Amino acid sequence: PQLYDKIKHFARFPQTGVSLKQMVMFVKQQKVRNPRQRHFLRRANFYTVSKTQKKKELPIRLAHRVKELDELPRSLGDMPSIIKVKNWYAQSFQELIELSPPELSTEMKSSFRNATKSSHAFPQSIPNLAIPQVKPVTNYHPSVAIGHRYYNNFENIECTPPILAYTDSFVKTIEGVKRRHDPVVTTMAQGIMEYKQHRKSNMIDADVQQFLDRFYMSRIGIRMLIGQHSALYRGPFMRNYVGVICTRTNIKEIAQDAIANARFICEDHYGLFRAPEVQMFCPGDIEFMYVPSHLNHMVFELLKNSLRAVVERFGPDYEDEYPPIKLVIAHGKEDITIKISDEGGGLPRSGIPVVWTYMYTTAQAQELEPEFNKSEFKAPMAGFGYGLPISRLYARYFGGDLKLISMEGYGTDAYLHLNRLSNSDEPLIM
Ligand code: W6P
Repeated sequence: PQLYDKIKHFARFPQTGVSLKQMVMFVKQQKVRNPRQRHFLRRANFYTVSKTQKKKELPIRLAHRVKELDELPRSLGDMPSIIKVKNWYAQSFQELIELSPPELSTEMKSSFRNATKSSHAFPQSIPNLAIPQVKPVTNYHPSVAIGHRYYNNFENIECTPPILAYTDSFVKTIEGVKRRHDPVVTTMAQGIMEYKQHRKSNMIDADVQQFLDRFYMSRIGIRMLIGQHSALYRGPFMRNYVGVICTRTNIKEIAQDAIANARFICEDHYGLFRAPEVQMFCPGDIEFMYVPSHLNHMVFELLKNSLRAVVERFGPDYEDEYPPIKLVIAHGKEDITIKISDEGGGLPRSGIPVVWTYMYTTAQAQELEPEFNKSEFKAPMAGFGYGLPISRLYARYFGGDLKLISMEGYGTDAYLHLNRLSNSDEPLIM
């Protein structure tokens, strides 16, 4: 009751998107050579709060999700699994708003302010500390900025027990939230199955589709923010990494990795000696800013689908005759595109939209099985589960897209477009 009032209150604030570029900008701006200094600055930036955006982003986003789950038509919203998911969001929301920032004395506050302005406030133990003017981050994600706008990770400030306790418990809390929400996709899928079983439907599938696209997109964003905060807080601080973002993601290496994994899974699943070959065509080493885990996830998913199509078209007894899958990487000014072409017989044109839906999937039950019955884990080879629609959301999250073009009777081309500039805003409303 009281909690739901708070949720309603937070849900009235608009969600604020942040681009990949924004997420790394403030680290890149400063050319700091001393690694120790860089380390401090990175963290300092991270704790900076925009002056204009004082509301906290994570609770706002969670509140929006609770509200939306609550406003679903009863036929869907009353399903036990959907209610379970809604309760997770409500609980996470509560945990976040119950974290109160430490009391700061006036001296503490002013000492923090001075610390950002002059080098005098910094301990001599940090060598050659020429403090650049660290500007408050505008447009940066406010949830990341934990309620006060002081640079609190410099040595003299970091050691203040109440601050440390607070930043620590904040990180622990959001990490707990992330873990709690791990099973959201499978639980929502279960909810959809429950809905399909006893639907007295007043909801059309297109609405369910739209709702889930928005819901999962929001989930990607929330998890990105949490992952980013956690990685920046805990380290390790790796070369070319800002949190989970790699500023020099090597697409060729990631593709090679995904190829090896997908082929292994395919061999395991079909009991093959050799999965179909995957030939890669990549002009040199392309490096760009991206989240390697997202990229890996998408390429792996597409490859699994292609491998499956090829093996199922030719059968497991024709291992030596499988036509190879071709993976072409192209880079232009705007986009980096990965095309994955298989000769797996393709799909009828009418079947393409179905690939993107959460409602029609046939493989769903099998795919969910491993989650429920971990002892009998079978590699998740079977498509079309949620793999493709969710991969498309990952692509769109940073301004890219995923498209399929199929020649029925021959094969399928998947185009994964990735935005090179990455300055598109986080899509929160689709
Ligand atoms: C197919 C179906 C499909 C979906 C996604 C990617 C590749 C392929 N190949 O036959």
